[in-house]
Amino acid sequence: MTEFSIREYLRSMRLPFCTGCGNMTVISCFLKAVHELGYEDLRKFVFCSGIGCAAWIPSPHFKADSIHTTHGRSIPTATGVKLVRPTLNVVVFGGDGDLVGIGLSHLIHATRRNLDITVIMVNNMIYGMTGGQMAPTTPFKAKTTTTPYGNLERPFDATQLIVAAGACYAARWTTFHIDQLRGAMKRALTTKGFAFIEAISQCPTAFGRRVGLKTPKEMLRWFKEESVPVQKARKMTDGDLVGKIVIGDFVCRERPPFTKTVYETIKEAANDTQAS
Ligand SMILES: Cc1ncc(C[n+]2csc(CCOP(=O)(O)OP(=O)(O)O)c2C)c(N)n1
Ligand code: SF4
Repeated sequence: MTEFSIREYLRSMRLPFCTGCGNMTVISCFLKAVHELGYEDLRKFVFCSGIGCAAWIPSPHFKADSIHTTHGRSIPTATGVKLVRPTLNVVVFGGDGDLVGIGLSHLIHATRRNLDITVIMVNNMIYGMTGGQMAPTTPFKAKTTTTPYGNLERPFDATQLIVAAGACYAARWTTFHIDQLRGAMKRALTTKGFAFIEAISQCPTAFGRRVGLKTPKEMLRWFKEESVPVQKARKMTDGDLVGKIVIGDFVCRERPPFTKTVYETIKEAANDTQAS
């Protein structure tokens, strides 16, 4: 096994992210996870992403086949890819707006079907690329460009939603917890079924500076200080959990993967046709 070098997995082009953006951390955690799983390159992977800053993580920067689709439609595209090439690792990267805003129903249904893909949602709690509009994940009372008096809505708990929809693996970590995030990515990539990771990440440009966290470092300190392990959180009240970031593996279970069911059914139908 060669020593890890991120350059082996990235095309030599400038990444489009602002200085201090958490997307850089997500990239390095993911590529290191891939390397630790024994992949010297990304030939066994296909990446799908929609629109938004996080959608630029794989495409066109990873040395791999990737599909950059329209806003919110990465999961339907990934569904098609996985069904025709079931032996490949299909990985979706997207922002919270892309995956639990415009693309929410696709995410829920892919989870319910147990489509055997990995979805990595970079939750920066805002629409970053379009200038900082409120997202379905924006904290209550947070000031954004579209909520100058503070957000009046409660945010989604995306990981809990995905657990309830039937995921085989679901975890939430932050870009402060790099070793844990990398470990979760390895578990997700080896899950035989739907795997979801919510990576809470800093967007200093469109979110941090508007909520009084002036630097990426302040945002990371916030992630560190407000995080609560999921096992501990289960014993806390809703009141105690206000403003907290619940982290850890939420679920890890086995269910028949969708492609297995589909291909077994195709075989069964073919046998029926031959017999008749
Ligand atoms: C159909 C459609 N609606 C709206 C947009 C504008 N738009 C582009 S990216 C985006 C949201 C990006 O937020 P998120 O997915 O959270 O990603 P981030 O940029 O924060 O990483 C929006 C609303 C679009 N491109 N297409
Ligand atoms: S706007 Fe935010 S999410 Fe987008 S690249 Fe800049 S820091 Fe990252």
